Amino acid sequence: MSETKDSKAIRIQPYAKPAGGWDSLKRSYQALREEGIVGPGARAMLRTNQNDGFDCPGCAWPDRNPNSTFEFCENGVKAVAAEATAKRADRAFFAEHRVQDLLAQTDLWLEAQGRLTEPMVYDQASDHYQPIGWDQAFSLIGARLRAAANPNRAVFYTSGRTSNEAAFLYQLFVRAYGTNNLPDCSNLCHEASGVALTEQIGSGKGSVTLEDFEQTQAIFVFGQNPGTNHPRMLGELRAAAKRGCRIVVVNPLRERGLERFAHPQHPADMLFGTATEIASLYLQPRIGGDLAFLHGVAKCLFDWQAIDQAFVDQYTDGLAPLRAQIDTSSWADLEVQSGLQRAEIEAAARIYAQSPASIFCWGMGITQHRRSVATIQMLMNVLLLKGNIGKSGAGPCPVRGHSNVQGDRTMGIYEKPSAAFLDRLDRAFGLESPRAPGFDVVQAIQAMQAGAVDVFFAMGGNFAQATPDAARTHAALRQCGLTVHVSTKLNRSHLIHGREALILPCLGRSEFDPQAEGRQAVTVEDSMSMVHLSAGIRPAASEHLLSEPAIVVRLALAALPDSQLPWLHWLGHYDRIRDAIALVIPGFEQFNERVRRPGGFHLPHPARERRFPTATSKARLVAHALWDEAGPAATAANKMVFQLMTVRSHDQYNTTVYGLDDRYRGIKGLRRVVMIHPDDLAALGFQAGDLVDVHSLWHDGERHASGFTLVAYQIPRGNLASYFPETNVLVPLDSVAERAGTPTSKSIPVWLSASPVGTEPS
Ligand SMILES: Nc1nc2c(c(=O)[nH]1)N[C@H]1C(S)=C(S)[C@@H](COP(=O)(O)OP(=O)(O)OC[C@H]3O[C@@H](n4cnc5c(=O)[nH]c(N)nc54)[C@H](O)[C@@H]3O)O[C@H]1N2
Ligand SMILES: Nc1nc2c(c(=O)[nH]1)N[C@H]1C(S)=C(S)[C@@H](COP(=O)(O)OP(=O)(O)OC[C@H]3O[C@@H](n4cnc5c(=O)[nH]c(N)nc54)[C@H](O)[C@@H]3O)O[C@H]1N2
Ligand SMILES: [Mo]
Repeated sequence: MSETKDSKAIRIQPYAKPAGGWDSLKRSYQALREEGIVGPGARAMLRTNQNDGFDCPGCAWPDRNPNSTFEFCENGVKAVAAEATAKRADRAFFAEHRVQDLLAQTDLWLEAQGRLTEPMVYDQASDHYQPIGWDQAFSLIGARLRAAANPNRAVFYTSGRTSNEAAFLYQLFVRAYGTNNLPDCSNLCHEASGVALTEQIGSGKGSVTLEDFEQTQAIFVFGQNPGTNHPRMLGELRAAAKRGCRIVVVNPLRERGLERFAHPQHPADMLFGTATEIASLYLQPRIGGDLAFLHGVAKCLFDWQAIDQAFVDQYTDGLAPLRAQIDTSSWADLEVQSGLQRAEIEAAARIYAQSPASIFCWGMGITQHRRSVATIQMLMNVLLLKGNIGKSGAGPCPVRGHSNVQGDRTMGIYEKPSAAFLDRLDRAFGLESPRAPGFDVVQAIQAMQAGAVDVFFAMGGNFAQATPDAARTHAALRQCGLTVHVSTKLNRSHLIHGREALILPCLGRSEFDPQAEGRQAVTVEDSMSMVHLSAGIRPAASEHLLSEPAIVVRLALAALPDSQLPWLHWLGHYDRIRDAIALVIPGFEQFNERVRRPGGFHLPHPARERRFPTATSKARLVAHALWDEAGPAATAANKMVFQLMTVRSHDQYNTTVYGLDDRYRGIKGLRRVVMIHPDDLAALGFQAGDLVDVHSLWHDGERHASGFTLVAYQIPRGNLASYFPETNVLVPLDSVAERAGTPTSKSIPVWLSASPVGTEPS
């Protein structure tokens, strides 16, 4: 597919202004206009993240003040506008376009066709999707699920927007059906955080709350771009910086939102053009250099005798091996492997050593590497060495992506559930849950490749575009018997389908959800473990849409006609689903009552009381060797090999592309770009603006993506940045984080060649 390119619209020019400000407001209104939203849509914005409104589908950053004024941000507006759009991809649309023709369109174009309006089934003879009734759709799925030779031949994916209620029923159905094949977007996202933290502190979640942001004296932001992906977090960083809290940024790229910010909701910032400097120290390690950087910080703490010995003695184990490991690393190695000078690491360590309470935040720049688990454990080691957990203003803060991705895991969307969880489920519902682990995302693709998947069912998301190794993954999806997508908008996953295929359109979070006993609300859990209600406030995009819980219930009735579970009773009023959740999941006692209190309730986190339910009942310091350069990736003779990171632009929500601009990075009008250091440009004999092909290196051969424009950028030498999903074709399927299985989307070894003149981007 080629990107519509209007050369006049393309402009590469550094962005001189702070993040936020008037440009942010302008872009918000533009997004509304583009989606044909005027009065009611604009009012919908005012109700997001409020007590009686719906939870913003944008990101998982918590709400500051659920009772007061609206909390909106530019990218939240884009996410809501995308859902509230006046456009429709209805039966006339599908009658007009063959699937083959839709495949030639860009992701931006596909999503821009608007909301799906009724269930559709693929017709091979005409290569069109055609309308199908809900009853027929569910009987088809039920028949195929019942016909599968073994329940493990079905795979049930979840994206992180699914509510707690839908997620709970969904995993219950999947286990009653007989499999743990519940891959989810966490497998592509924060999986490494869960693996690392569970082993170390006995919970895979972050321990801090927004109140801790008010108390902390130092915030470290690793591998995260909140100006684009969690804009409301900039409000916290701004307030912290204003009261003198030190903010240290560790990121190979200079991200504008972490440098300077003008708050679109603060009159002074808007009227007088004032902006707040966010970072007190901005370090640019090389990609994957964080592990060595953290080693360096730990080394300083030991050398300066700056550890909290009392805390370490009382609450942790593993100090001696950690210390031994740190002692073996030389500053020369640390400098090479981090890409930072010793003085830079020491400057960061000094801020950390002097701060009485510190928070470490991190995002995809940390989790999507081969050594992600080791890096996060080093990060946690550094926090533990100074007792930065279980006290005010301190702790780990993995910043989650999708607005309910954390809640979905809490509800049991997990391919490796604990025995304790399954025991509770079995006791409550008289099941015999399968005990063998299921497939994560990468394993599910491998099973598809092997022809071992009869039914692939996706609760939201865009599996074909979010996953690595696009060419192989697309071929694998075509090996499935039946593919089913529960979706709000058209996306490429609908077009890269199994032998049979269904699209099931569902209600969005902003819409009314009427059931037998009245209008229903759902609940979500944010990145800081606050659980709260979310109720739609707008009429449905089409009268034919079903809610996600309704789809799960119909699925269960179709696939398990003999099930004794009260599916329809649950569906009649979601309070009953919440009562069922309260039976099984610790922390949800009196769920219905507590979630109706203003702001909801906070799930207990044992580490907040300095309890660590680990194998040894202590917080665990874990030693990790430094980065081992000789990974399985090949080197290419006579070629400069770069590490490529694949990131989000300012105008996208994961695979949903809203536009071709990345405002803060100064890139306008195109997405097929590669950001590169000017000296590397010169070393390769290229100039900014040249068109290149990108080739990734892996043991099983090279992968190629063509037609990328080079952009000179402040990025370390040897490193490149580009956008996903265009570059997913370069991420090898079996290049994953150790022990977490997350694709290494932020460290792909690649080389560049001149793009043959005249070649259209593919
Ligand atoms: N508007 C908007 N909001 C979103 C999303 C969206 O697409 N659009 N996506 C949502 C989701 S699902 C998620 S998970 C989050 C993602 O939010 P982020 O974690 O901010 O995701 P990325 O855009 O992938 O940015 C990763 C950052 O890591 C840096 N980085 C890359 N490699 C390294 C490294 O080796 N070390 C360090 N220290 N830094 C590195 C990059 O320069 C970049 O700044 O946002 C959520 N919110
Ligand atoms: N190369 C590379 N790949 C990546 C990443 C990266 O940084 N680099 N990041 C990874 C990360 S962090 C994540 S989380 C994944 C995201 O992977 P996914 O969660 O699978 O993808 P999304 O793009 O968020 O899904 C978008 C689709 O969700 C549907 N949708 C929207 N709202 C709803 C709803 O309310 N209900 C339902 N049922 N459907 C809805 C729409 O049809 C839309 O097309 O991508 C991963 N892939
Ligand atoms: Mo994510």
